[in-house]
Amino acid sequence: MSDVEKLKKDLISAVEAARDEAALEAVRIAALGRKGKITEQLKGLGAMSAEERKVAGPALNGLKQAVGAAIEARKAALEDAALDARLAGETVDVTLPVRPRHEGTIHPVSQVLDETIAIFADMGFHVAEGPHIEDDFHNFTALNMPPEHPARQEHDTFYFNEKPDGSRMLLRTHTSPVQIRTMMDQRPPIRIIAPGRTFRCDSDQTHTPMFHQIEGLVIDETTHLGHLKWCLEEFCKAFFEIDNLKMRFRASHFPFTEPSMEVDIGCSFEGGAIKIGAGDDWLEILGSGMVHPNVLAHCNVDPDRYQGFAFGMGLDRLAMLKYGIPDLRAFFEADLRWLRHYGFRALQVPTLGGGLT
Ligand code: 2U9
Repeated sequence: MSDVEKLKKDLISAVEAARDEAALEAVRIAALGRKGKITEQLKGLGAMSAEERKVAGPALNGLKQAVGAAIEARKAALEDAALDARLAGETVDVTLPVRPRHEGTIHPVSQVLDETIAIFADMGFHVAEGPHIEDDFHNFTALNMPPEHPARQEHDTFYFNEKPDGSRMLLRTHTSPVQIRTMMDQRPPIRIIAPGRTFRCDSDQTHTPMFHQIEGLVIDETTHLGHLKWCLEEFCKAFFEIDNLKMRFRASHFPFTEPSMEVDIGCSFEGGAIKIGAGDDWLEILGSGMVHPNVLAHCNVDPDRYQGFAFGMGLDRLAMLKYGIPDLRAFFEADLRWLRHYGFRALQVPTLGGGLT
């Protein structure tokens, strides 16, 4: 066997033995690189006589082509094998059963919101929404709280920087501006609930700077206190799933309603735990009243023709009471262990017919 044939045999064996693309590249450099064996031989052609070159030239070029072709073929084979291996690792067996462990859960506030909407929707209420960033008029003045009204101080408002005209935008302290906007945009009859985020500069075991409220508003020509009482009794019985729930309407005062009432439900506080619907104690659950004529007038609703009621309650507190969750702050810490414990299964949407929980 000539030297050229022996080199060809060795190099092609080395090409075939390369297990991956890096090993193949090493063989290519050793054969065809600047200092490779074939390159060195080709460089030697210059020193040969014309006769010798006539024989050695074609033989070396044939060697170069044969080894080059072997490297290309091996490269393609290795790439195909790598792709096959990757695809095999990515296959999904769609016939496998669904894993029973559920990763995501519905937050208790979302659950209670869905339950509350289901109850009020059944009574004919629509859901209304509005901006979190409000102006002074919609958050305070229209609600019968003019500048300097003492009730403004209780709201611990987050204000934005002053605008050139001296006014300041704010984070809404209640969802009431939604009802103001609805009354200014629509004509009665109005029957809405306004759920959403609200903000007050307050933080301790029972207060967070962001919390959730749901408020309701009914305006027409004949709605009276009796309707308010029936509506809130029906809501509490349905929400707590207790038909003979004891309730008490206690006189109170809010700037935006007259008369105003706070609503308590019967409960017991035994052994540090609250039990709703049993015992002789009372638990405050919401505030309500007949919409103040000044509020109607601010929204261009004629108070001599129209009247109605409004109510408000804290969704987070409702969730704590119904589902026995002790600490409000944990609601907004996004702790997955807490969410797995207190969260609800997705796709179990509460309805009055199908059950709330
Ligand atoms: C308009 C007119 C009247 C909404 C009302 C309450 C009473 C009330 C509190 C309950 C717990 C807020 O989250 S809480 O701290 N709310 O007591 N809210 S009446 O009255 C309105 C709202 C809008 C136009």
